[in-house]
Amino acid sequence: MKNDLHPLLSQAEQNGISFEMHGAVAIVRLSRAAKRNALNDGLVQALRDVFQNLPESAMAAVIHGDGAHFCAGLDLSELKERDAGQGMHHSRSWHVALEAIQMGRVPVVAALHGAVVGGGLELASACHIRVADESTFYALPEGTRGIFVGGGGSVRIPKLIGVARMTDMMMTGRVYNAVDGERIGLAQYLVPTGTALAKALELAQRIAQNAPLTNYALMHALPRIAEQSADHGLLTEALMSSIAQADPQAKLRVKAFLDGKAAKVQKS
Ligand code: 1HE
Repeated sequence: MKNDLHPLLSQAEQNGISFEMHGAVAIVRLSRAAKRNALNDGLVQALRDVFQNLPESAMAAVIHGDGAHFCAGLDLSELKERDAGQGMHHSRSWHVALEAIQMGRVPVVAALHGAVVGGGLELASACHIRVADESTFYALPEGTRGIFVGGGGSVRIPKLIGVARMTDMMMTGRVYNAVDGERIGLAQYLVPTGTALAKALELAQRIAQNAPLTNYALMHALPRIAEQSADHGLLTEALMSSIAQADPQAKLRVKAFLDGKAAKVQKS
């Protein structure tokens, strides 16, 4: 598979990202464990390049971190070098990279463990599904470091947990453990320590089997509909659902159910 990779994907490997295909799932690993996967400029660009150039065969992706932590956020050693203008462009570079994840071609499942802090939580919140193991903890230490989120956190994190909880995390330095993180909506799945990647892969494999247009609607239409007025949202929904249902994939899948050849919904 490696030979078919876009040159930017191979280059990303030199900047602290490991990449491999597992069937139809792209597995992206932050590989800077010595620095707790802190995101320096090279790593942020590598994330952008990877998600903008996924192989055609990728239908879903998983992102996870090497070592004992998912991600320690912004590489603070680079922060001291920037003036205000450079700071703004730096923040915008994160926006581009995380937008490539959230509004890219395939759904992305984050497998979380250990520290998911600062920019690490911003990265996780750009993914579509978060699976956390019991070692996970979440924080936004920006507040105590005298800075503010800059990787899209102020847009995405309140959508998961609300403005009040994010304000508390930043103002007081509150750290949420894995159980409370799942309870408030930072993760949709909580699994035993050491099993987040396996669970994320299982979910991604299932997602990869969805009709591509359904995944597209969930990634690109749903979040926008949720921001529209009810009136506009209902029209967008009608347009999206008519496009999805007209797709041959939808017709095949509905027919399979009616012919008794597709799985029923089972009680969990
Ligand atoms: C780092 C970073 C980093 C570790 N930038 N180098 N994020 C933070 O404020 C979190 C800062 N990090 C920590 O609180 C801890 O490192 C952890 C809880 C994540 C992990 O603790 P631990 O005991 O496993 O590791 P460590 O001994 O603290 O760190 C190991 C090495 O990684 C050490 O370097 P070394 O050369 O002395 O071995 C650390 O300096 C280095 N390291 N985290 C740089 N973040 C788009 S705006 C986003 C804004 C933010 O993300 S602000 C929040 C930044």
